[in-house]
Amino acid sequence: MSEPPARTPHVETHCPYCALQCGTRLSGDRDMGVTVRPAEFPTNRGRLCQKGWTAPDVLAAADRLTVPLVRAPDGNLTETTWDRALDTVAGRLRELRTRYGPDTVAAFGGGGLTNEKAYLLGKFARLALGTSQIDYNGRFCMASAAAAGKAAFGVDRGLPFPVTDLAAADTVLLAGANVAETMPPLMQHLDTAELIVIDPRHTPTAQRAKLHLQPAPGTDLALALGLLHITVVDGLTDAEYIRRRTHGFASAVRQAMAWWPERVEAVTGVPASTQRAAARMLAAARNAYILTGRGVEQNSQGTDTAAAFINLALALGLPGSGHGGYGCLTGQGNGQGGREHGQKADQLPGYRSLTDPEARAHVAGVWGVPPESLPGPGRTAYELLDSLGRDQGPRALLIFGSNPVVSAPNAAHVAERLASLDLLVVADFVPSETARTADVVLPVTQWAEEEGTLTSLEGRVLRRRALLTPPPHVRTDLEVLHGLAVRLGEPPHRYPTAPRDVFDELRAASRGGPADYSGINYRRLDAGEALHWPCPATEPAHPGTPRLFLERFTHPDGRARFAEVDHRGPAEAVSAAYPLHATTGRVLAHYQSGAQTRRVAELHGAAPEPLISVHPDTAARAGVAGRALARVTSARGSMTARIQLDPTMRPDTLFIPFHFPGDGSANLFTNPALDPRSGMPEFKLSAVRLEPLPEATP
Ligand SMILES: Nc1nc2c(c(=O)[nH]1)N[C@H]1C(S)=C(S)[C@@H](COP(=O)(O)OP(=O)(O)OC[C@H]3O[C@@H](n4cnc5c(=O)[nH]c(N)nc54)[C@H](O)[C@@H]3O)O[C@H]1N2
Ligand SMILES: Nc1nc2c(c(=O)[nH]1)N[C@H]1C(S)=C(S)[C@@H](COP(=O)(O)OP(=O)(O)OC[C@H]3O[C@@H](n4cnc5c(=O)[nH]c(N)nc54)[C@H](O)[C@@H]3O)O[C@H]1N2
Ligand code: SF4
Ligand SMILES: [Mo]
Repeated sequence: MSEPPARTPHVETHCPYCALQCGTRLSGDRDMGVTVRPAEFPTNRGRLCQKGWTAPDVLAAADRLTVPLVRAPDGNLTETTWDRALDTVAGRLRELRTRYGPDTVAAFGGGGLTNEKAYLLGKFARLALGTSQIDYNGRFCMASAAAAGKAAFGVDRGLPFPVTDLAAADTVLLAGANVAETMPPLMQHLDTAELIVIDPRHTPTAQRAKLHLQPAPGTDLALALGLLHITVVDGLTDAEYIRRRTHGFASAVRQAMAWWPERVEAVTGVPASTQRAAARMLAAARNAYILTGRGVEQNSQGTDTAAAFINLALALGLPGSGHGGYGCLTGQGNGQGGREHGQKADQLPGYRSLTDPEARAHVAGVWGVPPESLPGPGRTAYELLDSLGRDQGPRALLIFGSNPVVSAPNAAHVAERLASLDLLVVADFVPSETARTADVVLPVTQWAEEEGTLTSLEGRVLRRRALLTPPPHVRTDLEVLHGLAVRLGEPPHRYPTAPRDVFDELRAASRGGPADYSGINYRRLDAGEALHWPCPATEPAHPGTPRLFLERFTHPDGRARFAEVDHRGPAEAVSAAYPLHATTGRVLAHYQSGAQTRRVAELHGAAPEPLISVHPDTAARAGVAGRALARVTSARGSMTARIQLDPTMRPDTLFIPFHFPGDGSANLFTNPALDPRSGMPEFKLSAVRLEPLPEATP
């Protein structure tokens, strides 16, 4: 259907995994094998992490999906043709919609989808399905920082400056980010900076730090308020910047005044002297950055926590100053673009709001439909998953680019909700844990077999290029959406299958919005231009915006807003039954739910199973030995894994990676308590108990 990608012996493209989007050069073919080399690209400058080096292995995964599957009456997934698979899906979607209304069908997207896929999925949901029920896994990722950034600056672009600007920093505060394992090539940009790391664990990143603040999980908001307190009391603020470029300083300070260092120490465990040292290091720097990661954001007060770190950055006069700033380290490959083009529950392309009449009129105009035909906002990711199969909830779900059976909080409950659906459709290239439970599985292309664009953590739009032609019966996500839309009665031209055509439509839809892509096109990208949004269509051609906020913030009056926030504490406190904190996160060798990296022999060898990191004293008290199997139990459920003794852990805290399925899944215990402002679950804190497990029973 779409033009087949030209077969070339090598292409310049980008790693399929994280938002650093390391530049790579791919060569080879399916028979000889595909080889990857790092490119001299600004974010990675000739380096890759272990996942990037081994990414081509997934192209040849032994259990790669190559034929559509439908669940047969005997309960097994059996091979079928594309026509039968798509006819089945469209037929059942039509039936459900007619009987129960359009909101009974839902879609779930991902931050790994290209801009073109994210855009077309949002359009497909609103027009072909006519549903309000669409959201995506980015809700589990940086949604808190996005909400805080938008409120403070008027627009949310994770890093409002290029990654390479970090090389000029004297001091960088990394709050809840373990960059040495999650974006290793980024560390080279921090080589000359002194690092302050806030993390309950002594991570490889913390090992590089001049100052490591090791708070109890879920207490970062108190810590950030305390750092602002010290900054104000010690006269370290930039009064001129605050007066000229911001609003609301006085109310922010009023909240912070209640958080004197000794009170913060009592709540967080970070000594008052260390807090003072951190504030002084930041204030003394000529060029300082404050960067937040999932450690502070994946929390039921995640938006307020990100806002408190932004308050600190504003008080120090950093954002938009040209000598420092604030940024959120976006995680997924297209985590930035994935939140701009309309797969979010409340959003239209160009980072527009679904409730803004002007935005609705503009996008409806591009789509050729009346504005009133566009549905309103739907449920956020966890609320959507939780509502499946219930009264008023969707009865059918289409998933593109997520594996929620492993990655959603309270995952056993989510699996139950998925099982209660009348129809679950999963498009994937490997049989993920979620795909295995589906009624219909649609085999799609992988990164090295398709064209498209992604937007990296610094807001730069990049080209993904195909080295290989797809396997014979594999289709692109765009072709799948086209095939379904047509069967649902939509005009074929409304769902182009050539990525370039979708991008041209996306440009028009984004025109005039906060994330304006209208001046970007494949020709400019292929000519090697470095284009950061906003990049409006202008004459002469707009150069893009690598640095935002230098003149003004995006609010109508040009000023940034301090936020009024206070520490409420986590959703769940420890108790006699659940005396320990458990937090979750990543290890170097695996990516996300592990659907891709657990299929790579080298990565499996490096990290074959989940491990429970625990202080030796805590392990001894619980009666568990090093390398022994143990059980971690919260009010939601239990997981089991081997113990890894780590004397640098806080004695009150366990750490468990979430990359593994089955009994070893961290999300069996995680708390779906949601941040009221962003819908972010409390992945980073559960009250749990640790118990020994006899070797025979796992
Ligand atoms: N190897 C690898 N790299 C990845 C990914 C991956 O799955 N694997 N995923 C990509 C994606 S989508 C993302 S979002 C990024 C995430 O990148 P990061 O944010 O760096 O990753 P995490 O490991 O989730 O969390 C970072 C740190 O937060 C700490 N932490 C836990 N609880 C708290 C807390 O309460 N307060 C504070 N201050 N810290 C806490 C953890 O100990 C952990 O070291 O990584 C991207 N890169
Ligand atoms: N406990 C705990 N849970 C967490 C987190 C945590 O820190 N702790 N972090 C959260 C975060 S930050 C994130 S981002 C989520 C991520 O978690 P998931 O949403 O599960 O992300 P992935 O594992 O990347 O799943 C992507 C799936 O889609 C497939 N896929 C990849 N690219 C494409 C594509 O282009 N098209 C299609 N159709 N399929 C594709 C992959 O094979 C894989 O099966 O996990 C969240 N869950
Ligand atoms: S840091 Fe991210 S983009 Fe770079 S090679 Fe590793 S996973 Fe790929
Ligand atoms: Mo993420």
